[in-house]
Amino acid sequence: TTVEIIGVPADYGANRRGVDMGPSAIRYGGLAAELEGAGIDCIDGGDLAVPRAEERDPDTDQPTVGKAKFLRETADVCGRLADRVERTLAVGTVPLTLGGDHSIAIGSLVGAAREASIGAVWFDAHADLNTPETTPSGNVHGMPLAAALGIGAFDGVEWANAPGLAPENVALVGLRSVDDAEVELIRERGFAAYTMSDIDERGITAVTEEAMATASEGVDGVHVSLDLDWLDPNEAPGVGTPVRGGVTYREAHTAMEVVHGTGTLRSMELVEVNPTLDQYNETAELATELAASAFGKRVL
Ligand code: DIR
Ligand code: MN
Ligand code: MN
Ligand code: MN
Repeated sequence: TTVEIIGVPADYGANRRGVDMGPSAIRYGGLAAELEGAGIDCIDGGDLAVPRAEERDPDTDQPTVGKAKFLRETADVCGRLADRVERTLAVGTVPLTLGGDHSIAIGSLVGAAREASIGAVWFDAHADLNTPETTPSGNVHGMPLAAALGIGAFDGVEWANAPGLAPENVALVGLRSVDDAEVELIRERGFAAYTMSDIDERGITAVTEEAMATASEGVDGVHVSLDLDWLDPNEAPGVGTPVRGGVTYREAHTAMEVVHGTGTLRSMELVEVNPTLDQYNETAELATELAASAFGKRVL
């Protein structure tokens, strides 16, 4: 396997500034070496050019779609990311996108699902199923999954909709902070959704196996989206929206080993790393280790 690293230093989608430093923090945390240690050939494709948010108008209230900050900038970055991801896959290389906040997943999903049918597994404390109509924050990092599925104001929006991603191939793992409208949507549409209680009761292995099976059923491959706030803040303090009661270090590695074991991983992203909230880059380092496990690193 050859992996291409694509950095996206964007933080349009979140309130806490600092996730734009994620790509350098994760590289500095030893990503290439970790992957090479896993026997993976690694190409660093550099960073996408991302204009600084300070130079832009968040334009919070979009007259036609409701509340969504920096939607224009997000569309621009995600459009270019989608092209990059699509090209990377076209030459037989696995894209590993480094955020940036989770809004960039719109670009990863669109690019991954242009010339293929895909599933998606969302490892996250949050559901990321808000829309500009339902969002309590206006932050697009709480909306990427809804965007890719064309829900609400995202219905038919070309830059946001992932053509080859079907809702029955989506699974969410590790939920513990879900907004009311998201709860309703999950119930209504019957998304495969696993809360922390499900992980407590059934164990991380069974839950991840089931999520991957759901996502990979009848499609070309699976996109894994790893929001570092999936982990407990004790393990991953360097994230913008920490929520107590997340998965442990061991559970996270076990889940990524299950991902690798299925042989269905087709693209991946690591998002929401905010090194300004870390003591010594520990969240970025953790992200590199988890990526290595997902790509097959073993102790023996
Ligand atoms: C919240 C937070 N549901 C929102 N979302 C986050 O703003 O829509 N996603 N932090 O990762
Ligand atoms: Mn931020
Ligand atoms: Mn997220
Ligand atoms: Mn999250």
